[in-house]
Amino acid sequence: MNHTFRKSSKVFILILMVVLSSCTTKQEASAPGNPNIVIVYLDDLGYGDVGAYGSTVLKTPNMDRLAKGGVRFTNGYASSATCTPSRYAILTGVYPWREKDARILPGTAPLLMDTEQMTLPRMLKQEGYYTGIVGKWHLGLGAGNVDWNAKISPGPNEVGFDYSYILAATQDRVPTVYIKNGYVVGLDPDDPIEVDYQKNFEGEPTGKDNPELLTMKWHHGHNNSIVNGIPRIGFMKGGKSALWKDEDMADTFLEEAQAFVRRNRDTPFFLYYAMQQPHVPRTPHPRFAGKSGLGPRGDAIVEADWCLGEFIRTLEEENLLENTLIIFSSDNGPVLNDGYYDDAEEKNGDHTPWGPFRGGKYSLFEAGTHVPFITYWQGTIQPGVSDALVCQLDLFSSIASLVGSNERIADSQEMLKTFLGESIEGRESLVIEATSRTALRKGDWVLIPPYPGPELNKMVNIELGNNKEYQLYNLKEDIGEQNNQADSNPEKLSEMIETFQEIRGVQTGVEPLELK
Ligand code: NG6
Ligand code: CA
Repeated sequence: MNHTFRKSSKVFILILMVVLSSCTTKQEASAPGNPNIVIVYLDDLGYGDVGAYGSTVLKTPNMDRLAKGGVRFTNGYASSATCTPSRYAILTGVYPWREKDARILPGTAPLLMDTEQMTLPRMLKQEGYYTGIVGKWHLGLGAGNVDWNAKISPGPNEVGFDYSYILAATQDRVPTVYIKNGYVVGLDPDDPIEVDYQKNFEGEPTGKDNPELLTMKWHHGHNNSIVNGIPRIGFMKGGKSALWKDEDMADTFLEEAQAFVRRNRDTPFFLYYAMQQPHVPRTPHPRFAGKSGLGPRGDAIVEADWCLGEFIRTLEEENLLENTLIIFSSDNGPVLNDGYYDDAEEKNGDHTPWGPFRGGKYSLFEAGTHVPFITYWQGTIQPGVSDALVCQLDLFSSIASLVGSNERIADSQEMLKTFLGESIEGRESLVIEATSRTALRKGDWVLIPPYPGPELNKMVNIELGNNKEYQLYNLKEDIGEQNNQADSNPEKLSEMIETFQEIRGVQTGVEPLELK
């Protein structure tokens, strides 16, 4: 990686943020004090995976409880169709396509954010909050060549989190250990951890060469080091006593999240509870096995829903539910086969994880980024359904407004009233990203610029949104994006292209992502 370029692009983002933050529009906020703030963020949960969003096959009573008692957004977006960029955006309020390294990161990637950069936890910390992350990080750690046996820094604790208990990248990537405040949990210094994404360590088995050792088979990718019988992405050696047990991960993160709440019940706190479900490898605890009838993917969602219920119960027990704003969403849309044979496709039956939308994870079509999005604050938010166009990107400025902070990020629109259900005003437009490509949502319309590349990713069986021609869809009458109106509605097409170019700063989507 070209370090100089990375640095200069970061400096550029910082300058851009300062310059642009003076010209943001403001929605007058009603600011009812300093509640606790919890973001419950799922990994690859689709719009149609949630009962309140139309799932009949999969039962999600606790997600539904939030939806029924809060604002259920029908036009809520992750900023990206993959994990790292969405997480970058939710924590910084910056469009991920401004940062060229905001793409799916290996477990050895350096920290993506600048340690000076304004972030959601840093802003809340300035306002007196105690801030924590429990769960999936996937935003890089260290400054290159991390020594996993010493303090791992910079990481979440250097960008505004007082407390962190994380998995570094993804459940399918090494290192397969928990990291607490920069230190690998349970590490035996006599059995140091080594990680490499290029080459294996001598004598270590791999998914590719040792299929006899596998309890879960790989379908594509995922054929490097084997941990707990599961082949992973990347090579790893050592750290035996620190290796996580995949089936216990949900319980581990839940207990951490609950303990965080109990420890901090007397201070305003911010908790980013980033569950790993239903990302691959899907390893629900055995007590959830078979509960969904959909195989491990469905069972993992049932497990996540149970975790959410237990977590809410803890807030209730601590008498905090009326003083806590809960935001529930997902980092990107759903995928069935994401690299392992785990019956997700075979047992899916009539279930529609993508809801009424086309595409899925990795896609510029709606299902890539159009996700469940709920705000819940018992006693303060009046229950309802909102069709306002909102994005996770907007949480930064909106939460800043809630807690009385003057910090604003230009890309992050202040829409506190909308998030509290007091206004139906949404964004005018939003640029979404999927594997380094971008598209525009504006009003009821979607513009997908021409992109080369396959229309279908055959491995994951998802339509990516690539096409040689412009695509223009009207979601109001065509929610499944079947009727391309680019030819029949040239006026709308040019209006959309103009807006896209204005925001994106490039002529078409195929031009280089780096802003000059
Ligand atoms: C892909 C992985 C996929 C998943 C994804 C990240 C392969 C073939 N596929 O590269 O399994 O790990 O990265 O998902 O390796 S995300 O939700 O964290 O963005
Ligand atoms: Ca994800």
